[in-house]
Amino acid sequence: MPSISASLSVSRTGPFGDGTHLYRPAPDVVLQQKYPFVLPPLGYDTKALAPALDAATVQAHHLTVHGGHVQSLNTALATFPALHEYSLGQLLMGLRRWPEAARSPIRAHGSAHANHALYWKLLAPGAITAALPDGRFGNMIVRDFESVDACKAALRDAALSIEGNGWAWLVKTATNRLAVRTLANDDSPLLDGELPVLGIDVWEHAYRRLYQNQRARYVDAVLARINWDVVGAQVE
Ligand code: MN3
Repeated sequence: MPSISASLSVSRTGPFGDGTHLYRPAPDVVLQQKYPFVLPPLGYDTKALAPALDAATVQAHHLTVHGGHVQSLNTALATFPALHEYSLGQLLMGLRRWPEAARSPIRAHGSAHANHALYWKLLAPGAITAALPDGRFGNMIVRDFESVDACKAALRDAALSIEGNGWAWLVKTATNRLAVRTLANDDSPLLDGELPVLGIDVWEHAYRRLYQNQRARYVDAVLARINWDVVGAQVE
């Protein structure tokens, strides 16, 4: 098993850095958190995503599900002080370098913490502005999907194809392309060395209260609610 100090090489092999950084530091500050991890506030009222998502769903998903993962991650890593100097992004990107007993909780709860933090940030509270990607991100969308609508359709198809619990993802690959992925459970794209750009949680806790088994209605509502400025900022 590689020593913890060997993990320093992670920062030189990550696909997103300039040789000294694992990933671009802004804007996803949660990826920079170190132990003990904290649940970020939503930044908006639990009612602010209605009617796409109801307040009870948002509150339970944020405080109970997301908060539970933060707590479980802290509990699991309490006995690994050597890992406390690493950020969440580093812990996920370097999973195979950590002590075996730490990998499973990092993979499950660390991924879930990163995923949900991005999910809450991507959703636009209040009135929906029709802002669509422009600038560099818009150019990447056109290059890799031809249009925003095609990108959204690919994400929709991916979200509906998932059997059981998982997420549909727009990622930036190690070769700097945008691509759609489906990942089971709460696995972060960072585990595969890809940067999370947009994630749609299709666990039933994300939508069942409001949509029952109609996942497509939930996915459409979420896609209509996406703040594309925040999405684009992930790749800048
Ligand atoms: Mn969830």
